[in-house]
Amino acid sequence: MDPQEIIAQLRALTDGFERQLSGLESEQSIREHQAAFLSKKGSLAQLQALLGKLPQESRKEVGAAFNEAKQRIASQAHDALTALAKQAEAAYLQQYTDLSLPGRRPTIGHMHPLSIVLYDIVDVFVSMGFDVALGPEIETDLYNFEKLNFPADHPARDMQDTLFIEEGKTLLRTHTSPVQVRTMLQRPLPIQVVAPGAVYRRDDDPTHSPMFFQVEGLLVDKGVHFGHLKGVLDAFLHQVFGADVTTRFRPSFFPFTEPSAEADIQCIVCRGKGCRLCSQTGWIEILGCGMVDPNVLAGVGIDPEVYTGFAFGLGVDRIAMLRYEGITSIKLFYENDPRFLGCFAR
Ligand code: FA5
Repeated sequence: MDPQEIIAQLRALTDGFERQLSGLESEQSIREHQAAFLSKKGSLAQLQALLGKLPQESRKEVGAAFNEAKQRIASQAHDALTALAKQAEAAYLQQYTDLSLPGRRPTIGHMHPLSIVLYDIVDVFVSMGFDVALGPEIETDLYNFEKLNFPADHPARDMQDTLFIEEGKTLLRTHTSPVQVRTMLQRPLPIQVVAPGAVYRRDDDPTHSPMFFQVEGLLVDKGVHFGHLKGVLDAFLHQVFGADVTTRFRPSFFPFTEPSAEADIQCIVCRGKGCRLCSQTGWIEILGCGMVDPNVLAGVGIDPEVYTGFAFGLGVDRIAMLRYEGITSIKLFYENDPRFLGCFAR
């Protein structure tokens, strides 16, 4: 047989395959059509049987023509099957997709309510000229207690109240006041800082958490007196709780301030009449404060005859519970339930 005749027949076969393929509409019929041409007993194989009868010199050319024909048929069948699958998918989407439905919004993260309140508090003090200072959460007994004038037998030094890492040496800071000491040792005078951060105590009930947040304040300069302390804290309390809130300062005691006080606001729920929130007292304690004790100043090398200062410390969680009324347990802030935290997105 003439090799050119075989090549012409091959071409006629592949053209025929292509023509018939365009009329097929199911996966099965396409696969059967492909098999009719390419399987062991298919049209191509029958023609290929003639290859052995050809003279040696023309086998290469005809063999290459067979390979090309097989590839063409396989790729056309593949393209037809792909097109069919796409058609089926489009029909499915058209049937089951309702483009008029509202889209699903992606969940976007937001600040934790305690962070919101903490940033707001710090912002008020920054607007009054305070700088931000930070200190470590793992503290030494020296800065947490000793340099703050705590007597050796003070109850806060007890294992019952403090989470020690190495008793008498390192601990999880129980308040942000050690940042006062660190700042006075590190920064030049005058000093005017607020120190926000986490603190730790052996405390656990609906209004007390083992870890909570405080913001410390410290101002040291020549001529600082209690009137400055009252003015700054009064302005702060009015900024946070509203211009019409009534404030009061009550004598108190802290080892590192003298005189010491606690600042209260009149109860925001009962307006002083007495209710459950204020334990029937009409007042809510917000922070501790006082004039830096001369012993503390002298302990960090500041002459208390020349410089005086005031300090204060407030609980962020307490303020957050007051600001977002209806939070009955401090634990809600730490459980990280997205349904609770989602209420504070802004
Ligand atoms: C102190 O920690 C002093 N360092 C504050 C201070 C600083 C006084 C500078 C004078 C000068 P106190 O132990 O009262 O003070 O704690 C301050 C605030 O922390 C409290 O008013 C309360 O709001 C909050 N607080 C105390 N314990 C807890 C707790 N376990 N969970 C949540 N908040 C707490």
